[in-house]
Amino acid sequence: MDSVENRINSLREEIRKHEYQYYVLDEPLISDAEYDALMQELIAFENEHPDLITTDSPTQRVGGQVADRFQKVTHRRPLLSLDNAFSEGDLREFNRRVGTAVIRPDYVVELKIDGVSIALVYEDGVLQTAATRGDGQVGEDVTANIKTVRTIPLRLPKSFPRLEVRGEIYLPKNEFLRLNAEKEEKGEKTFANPRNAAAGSLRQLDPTISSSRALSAFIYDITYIDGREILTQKEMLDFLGECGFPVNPEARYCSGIEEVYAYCEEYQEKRHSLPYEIDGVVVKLNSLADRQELGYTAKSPRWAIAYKFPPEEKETRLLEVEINVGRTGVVAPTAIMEPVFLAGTTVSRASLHNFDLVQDRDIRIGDMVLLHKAGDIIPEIIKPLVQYRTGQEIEITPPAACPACSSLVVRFEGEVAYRCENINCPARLKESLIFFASRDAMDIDGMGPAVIDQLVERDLVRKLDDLYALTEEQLSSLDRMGAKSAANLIQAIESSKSRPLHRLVTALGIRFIGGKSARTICEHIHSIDEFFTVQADELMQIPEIGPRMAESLVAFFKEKSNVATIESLKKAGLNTVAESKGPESQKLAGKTFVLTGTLPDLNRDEASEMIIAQGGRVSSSVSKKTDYVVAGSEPGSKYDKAFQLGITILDQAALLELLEA
Ligand code: 1X8
Repeated sequence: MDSVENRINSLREEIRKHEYQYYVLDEPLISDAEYDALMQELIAFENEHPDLITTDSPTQRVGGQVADRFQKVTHRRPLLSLDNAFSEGDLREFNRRVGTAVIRPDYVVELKIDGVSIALVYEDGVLQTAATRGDGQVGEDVTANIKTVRTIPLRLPKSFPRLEVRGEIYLPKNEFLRLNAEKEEKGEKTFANPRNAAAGSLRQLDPTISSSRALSAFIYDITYIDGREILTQKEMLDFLGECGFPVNPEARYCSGIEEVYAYCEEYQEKRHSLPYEIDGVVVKLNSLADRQELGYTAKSPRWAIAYKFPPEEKETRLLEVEINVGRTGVVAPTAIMEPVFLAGTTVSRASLHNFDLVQDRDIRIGDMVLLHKAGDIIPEIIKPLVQYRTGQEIEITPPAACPACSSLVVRFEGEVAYRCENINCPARLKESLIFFASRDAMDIDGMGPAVIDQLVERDLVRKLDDLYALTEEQLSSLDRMGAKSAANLIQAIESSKSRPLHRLVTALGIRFIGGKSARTICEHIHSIDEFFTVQADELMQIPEIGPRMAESLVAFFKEKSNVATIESLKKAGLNTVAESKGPESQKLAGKTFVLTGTLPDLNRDEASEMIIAQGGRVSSSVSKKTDYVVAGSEPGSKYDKAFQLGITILDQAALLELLEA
């Protein structure tokens, strides 16, 4: 008996910990299926030993805790959770219980969206408040963020004195994948699933962040309405649709439990082709009057149940780890596994993202691993199954040299990625060339991705400096390249040799060194040769140059292949020294300019150069101290700010006039 009590207590503690991780931190440590299993185990124990149920058991309340950052909203009616069904038998048992109060029950079945529950209040047809579920009684006021969800109507076509509805906010699979790819690129932590991403986005205090996340919603319940009688769930969904709410199109009327189960089986297959994640089916008694008959338990309605799909997780063996170099030089591990069928496809490869993650999860070659699909699409290893370990497993370590070119592999402070530092690395060459030739770098007109692709594929260019050895004949042999274009391109390559030093430094694509910082650095370091010997602490003396930039510059110029390339570029006749002349005039001395949008003929660098040459200053943000904002087409928020502050706004013509005056 004592051991049952111990087991119950440790289960409760475990569940509370996971609830905190999930609800409060948005960082679950275990899968939903694992969480459900713990909860089911606790429920089973408590059913066998009802004398051991306490009021603070996780089974006795609706949800988790409320975080502090938002205003709290007390729900007029609590947001309940649903009982779960895991099998056809559970569904039949539910139907049997319903049948004790209702003759020949009929149902409406809806997809269970894996998102964040939300309660919306409309007064006289206008959205007043939007609150998260919180602990079911008290939620958080996320009205500002909800207003950014495009599918939620701010005003209804039909007006009622008061209307309260509930639904689910979710992030579509493709948006989830895009958001995670973006985070990975920036070296930030990714979201484990679309639900966490939706929750994280809704809990942003800055609504512009949730706005950029393309959240969406389905509304499925009316909890309060004046002046309209609704008798069934079917009628409710139709009415919600008429009110302009997003209603899930897959909902279906079922005349009995057989049809309900058929629907569950059907969508277990179809779930992978839906654009959003679902984790089951919600089965609701259709008649609202019949619901009254059944009523509620302490935590859930007796007239509804959630049929949960079995978890889409599989065990397989990690056979080996392939190290790949991406377009931008990121060196990343990929797991090669024994093929398994998972969520609709056969899977044998999964990105391990980065070596930190491998270390954190302690994944080893030879391990049996638990596999799932992030966003229902991208295969991912959840964890190694350490119980199967034999001791023969091999640890995975980052390589010291690039697998594609054997050059230095570097990891910068604050980043998880290891990068190949060789600009000529075959894995990154195309990307290096595209950036090198681009408008804000060496500005080689006509040297775009299509041309570069052919030059590399035909082996005409193997290193950056090979660009300067190209002949007109070679260029005119390319697809879609006439004699005239080839001649123009040769001319453009020739002109690029005389670009200022800071343009060359930008063009090398050194991590963290953009156009602006390259310019700043070249005001202090006046030739490329000085870069070979400069130390990080010297670089950090330069205003606005921090340790990350300094470290990156030093690492770049330490790589032998980069040194050789730069020597070749010098031999080819490129300008590698800074013109140390000061401004041509002081006409714009003391005047601060901000550039926004695209000017018709000048790029950002050219415009800045012209302003600086006349003694002016170029800043990146608008403030009261800004004298002029130069606005091109599609200007950003800087334009609006300038307008608000009454700052003089110039177009290109007005700028040129000012410069020439
Ligand atoms: C939760 C959900 C419900 C529905 C869809 N998705 C959910 N996550 C639905 O009824 N269509 S109902 C619900 C709940 O009552 N906790």
